[in-house]
Amino acid sequence: ELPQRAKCNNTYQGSGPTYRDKCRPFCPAVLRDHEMEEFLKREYSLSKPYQGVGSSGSSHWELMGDAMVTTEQVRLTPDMQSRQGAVWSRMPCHLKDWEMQVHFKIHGQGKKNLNGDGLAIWYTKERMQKGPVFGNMDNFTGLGVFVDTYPNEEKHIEAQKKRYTPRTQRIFPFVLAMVGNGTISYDHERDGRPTELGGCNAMVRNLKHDTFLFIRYIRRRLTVMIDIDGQHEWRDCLDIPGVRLPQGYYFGASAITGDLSDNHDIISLKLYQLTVLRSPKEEQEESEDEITIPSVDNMDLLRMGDTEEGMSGIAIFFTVLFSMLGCIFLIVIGLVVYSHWNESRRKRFY
Ligand SMILES: *[C@@H]1O[C@H](CO)[C@@H](O)[C@H](O)[C@H]1NC(C)=O
Ligand SMILES: *[C@@H]1O[C@H](CO)[C@@H](O)[C@H](O)[C@H]1NC(C)=O
Ligand SMILES: [Ca+2]
Repeated sequence: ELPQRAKCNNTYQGSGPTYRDKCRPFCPAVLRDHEMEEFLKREYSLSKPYQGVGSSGSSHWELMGDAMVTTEQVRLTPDMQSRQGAVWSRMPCHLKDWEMQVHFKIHGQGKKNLNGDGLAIWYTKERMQKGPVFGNMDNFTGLGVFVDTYPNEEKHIEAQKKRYTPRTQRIFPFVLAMVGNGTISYDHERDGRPTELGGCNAMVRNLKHDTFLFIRYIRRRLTVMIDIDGQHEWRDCLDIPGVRLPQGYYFGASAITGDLSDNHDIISLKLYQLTVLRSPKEEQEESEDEITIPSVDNMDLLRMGDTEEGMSGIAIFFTVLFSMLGCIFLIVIGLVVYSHWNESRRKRFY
């Protein structure tokens, strides 16, 4: 059963502070008393019984690679080595503000960290391309949200230790978002860190309860939340303003396995159109400032956060170094003072 989309009105029946907090961001934008079904855009959604998917050209969705449809799910990859599969919407989406709820499941025989590689949700210019980025092409144009289940970088533990403090080391699976403009490549060996917008860890594997990912794009603000604890509550993952995504891109989902594998299943993709009230001034500004290439405002600032974390490692190093030098200095002073004292004492006695 899907968690309800948080609403911002008095008729909301949920309970608990988390749900109410999650309601707050909706307030300025999504108003009134709509049922969520009214927002659901069936042409951009994929759900049971997946009628015609993978067999009929009239379906809104197309399968690729090793992806397979069963009655229960769209299996992007089975739990076998070296597979990749995807499902792509046939129609470009021209909605300005939207929200996607992804009901997914990642499970397999492998023990912890002996599984891989993960799945991705896409909103991109390109579609139906094979490649190394979770089964999609590199240098894609648009948004990718990845559920990365294998820590590639930790293989090089030494490199990891050099680069990151314990605080910045990651626990996998890790959810990460990236915006590509056609020339930026995803660094698989570093789990996409150089190009990430942000992310969060998410223990999503081999769970008995349902797991969900939520991607909202509203007024050029990208928000990702997860619901993976079986509590029907959205947990914040990332929230970034100034994300510029053109309209008319395609939604998709893909996954890949390598030496390590997992079943990567999509149970549903539900796309909701959001009704956002804009002032005529805002409308005009946005139409004058039309987006043609995806980009993120202040990407440098986001990156700087990354180097600051690197700096704190250096800071810790120097702190330790100087404390040690300080200790040695004090010991030397102590020895000098002690020997002087000893000498003067000897002088007094003899
Ligand atoms: C894509 O982004 C990179 C890095 O931000 C930038 O150097 C490059 O000029 C951008 N390419 C286009 C086509 O905008
Ligand atoms: C992706 O872009 C990078 C840098 O622009 C380039 O070196 C690389 O060959 C491209 N990869 C593909 C698969 O197009
Ligand atoms: Ca990885």
